[in-house]
Amino acid sequence: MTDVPGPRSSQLLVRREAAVARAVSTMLPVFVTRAGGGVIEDVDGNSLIDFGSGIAVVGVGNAAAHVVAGVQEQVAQFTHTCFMITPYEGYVAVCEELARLTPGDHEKRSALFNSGAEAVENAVKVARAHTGRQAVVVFDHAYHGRTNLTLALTAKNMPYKHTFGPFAPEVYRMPMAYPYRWPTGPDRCGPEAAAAVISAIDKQVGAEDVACVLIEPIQGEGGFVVPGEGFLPALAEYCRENGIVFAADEVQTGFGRTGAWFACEHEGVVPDLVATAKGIAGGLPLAAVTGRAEIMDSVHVGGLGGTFGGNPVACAAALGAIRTIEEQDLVAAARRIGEVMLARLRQLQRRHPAVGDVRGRGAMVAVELVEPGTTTPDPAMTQAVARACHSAGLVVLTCGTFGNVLRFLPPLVIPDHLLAEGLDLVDQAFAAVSGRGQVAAPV
Ligand code: PLZ
Repeated sequence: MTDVPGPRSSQLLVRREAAVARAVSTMLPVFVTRAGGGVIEDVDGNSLIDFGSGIAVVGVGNAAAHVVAGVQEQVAQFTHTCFMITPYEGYVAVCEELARLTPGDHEKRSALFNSGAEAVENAVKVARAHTGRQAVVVFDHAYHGRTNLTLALTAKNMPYKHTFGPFAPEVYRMPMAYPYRWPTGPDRCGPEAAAAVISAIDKQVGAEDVACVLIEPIQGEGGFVVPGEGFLPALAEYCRENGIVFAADEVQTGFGRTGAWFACEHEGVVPDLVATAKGIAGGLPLAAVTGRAEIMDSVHVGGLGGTFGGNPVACAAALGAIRTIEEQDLVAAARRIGEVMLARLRQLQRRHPAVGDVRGRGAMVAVELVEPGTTTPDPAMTQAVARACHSAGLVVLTCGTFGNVLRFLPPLVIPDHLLAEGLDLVDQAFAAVSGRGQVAAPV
């Protein structure tokens, strides 16, 4: 290992600073030459273990064989025609797969887009068109994207919303069932939070004015918050009773990441609309809204679309990624990765009182760092541990409203020995950072 970043990356960083807007931040400034199978290689010849998957995108790896083959074949046939002008089979095939794989066996329709934010924004458009209502209910700690409407839906000001207002109206934020921080404890969190949300909707918004309740079935950027048990089913039920569209943002959780095809399945919830992106296409930009046929088809002809949405190369990649997930049973792999990570991180928690909570499902796992004996967030320690991991050659990401969550998102294809090695590096990073905090013994 050279220093991270090494000399060649440092040179590229100088060029980057002169050409790329500084607002687009970089967590770990090593410039990549190749990646796959849980390893990222940089221009200085370093190999890093990848516990980030490009923010939960490359579950199948960064260059999965079926993705590469599909893309190469398609890119040589044609790169684009625009599905709205002259269609092609790949788009239809992806929509068929989405109908097959997303929760529920009802009749479904899909529309394809380019990014998670665009999918979420279109889900809101569909819900409004279908219900003839305007209000959108979202939650504390939610992240839904960086476009103007999705910024209104996103909870956290810094860095996402700061200076970018005004934001779209008719967005109502409700408490989230966050078990670790629920005042009466994790066991009561789900039902109590659901009751609080339902009462607030009834009193402050009016159920008959709500177009959709939009929620991440496990919150991503907000801190890998697995909602208290019963919260999602109670919300889905309330939506059903009141003609409200229940929309799941599965952008981060979808495509096997949590040990199920979609995270709603863990509690048997069938959403009316599902927004997907990230893991859908093995690293190519593609996103989708999939939903009940009668809801999706309530939008007028021509009401949804976009130049690049469902690009044929991205669709070929998606078909390759889905095939990879099925052939290699990566949904089961995610569950195994989760068991290994949770066991190791719970051991870590016993040694480090700063680890307040260990949580997650499948290959979407996190630790929340606090001042020992309290639930006061410790973002400084979180940054220090992340930095120590980076210097040791492990890509880890942070998240959370309070910036105190270290999250682990290895590719679902990561081999066991790399997973174990990565977790050893996490262990060592914690040891180094806690050691640094102690007063040196006098000689
Ligand atoms: N919904 C649940 O996690 C993207 C954002 C990274 P896009 N999360 C990573 C950053 O800092 O911009 C995300 C998500 C959920 C929507 C989105 C938005 O997806 O593809 O980034 O637009």
